[in-house]
Amino acid sequence: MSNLSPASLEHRLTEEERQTFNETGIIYVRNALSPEQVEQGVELTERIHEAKLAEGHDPRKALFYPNFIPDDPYFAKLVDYDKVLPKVWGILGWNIFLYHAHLIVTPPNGEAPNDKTFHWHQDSGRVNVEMESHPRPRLSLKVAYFLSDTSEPGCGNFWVVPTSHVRDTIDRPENGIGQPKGATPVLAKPGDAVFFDRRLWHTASPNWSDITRRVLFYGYGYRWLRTKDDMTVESLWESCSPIRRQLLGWSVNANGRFSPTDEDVPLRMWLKEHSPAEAE
Ligand SMILES: O=C(O)CCC(=O)C(=O)O
Repeated sequence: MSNLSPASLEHRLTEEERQTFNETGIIYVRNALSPEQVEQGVELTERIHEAKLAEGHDPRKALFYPNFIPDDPYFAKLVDYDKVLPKVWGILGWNIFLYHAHLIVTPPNGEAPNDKTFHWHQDSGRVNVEMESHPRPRLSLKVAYFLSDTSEPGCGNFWVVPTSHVRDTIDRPENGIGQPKGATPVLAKPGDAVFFDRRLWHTASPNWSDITRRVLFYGYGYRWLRTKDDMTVESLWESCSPIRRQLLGWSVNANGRFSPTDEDVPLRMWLKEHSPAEAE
């Protein structure tokens, strides 16, 4: 039930990270997870993947599995992970919650590498069509925890176009071959956490290696956003700390998402005590 430790403040966003994130839309936090955490994450994602295969999921296809937080306390612990959360609030502020979480297991697809254009997108679907502003508003970010080695291209890497978060469109090759200008694979080792702005043009890619790729995605956004998957996490509220409960969507009432009282946002109360400049 305990809240964050003040020691977590050593992981606050640095000015260099802030600048990099603002300019490029992405930052890397190397070794955010210990080898033991990675091992446990691999075991859990393996178990989920196997259960889905038993239900008939195609072994060559990537498994997109949302709403995984209630599946194991390991996943809930990462919601307010002390090496990561301070950087999330450093970017978005304190009126935040986990609006979406999904894990992806990408097995080797057994095909020869090719140069087909990947499925480039910004996050949030209709938000990108229906909000009339340019550049589009940030609103949310995702933290991707890599559990497998994608430090070489071709391993089902996450791909991005750095600096594209302030662009409303990107030019995809017209013949469906090749990637947009500036596209690059994210090279991450097991345990690395990669933060990306929801507006950053990004995509999954095929896994031509012989290693199954595993990544956990945690999406944080403002409390007035709706969840983007079922997020059936209410049963966790009673047993978790006030800050984790905030991040898992608890609120005194609906208005508390727009005009929060102190009770709505224990994260802000904690910051008032431990890092007042960030509680504004
Ligand atoms: O699996 C990937 O690398 C891409 C994930 C993705 O596109 C997303 O989280 O929006």
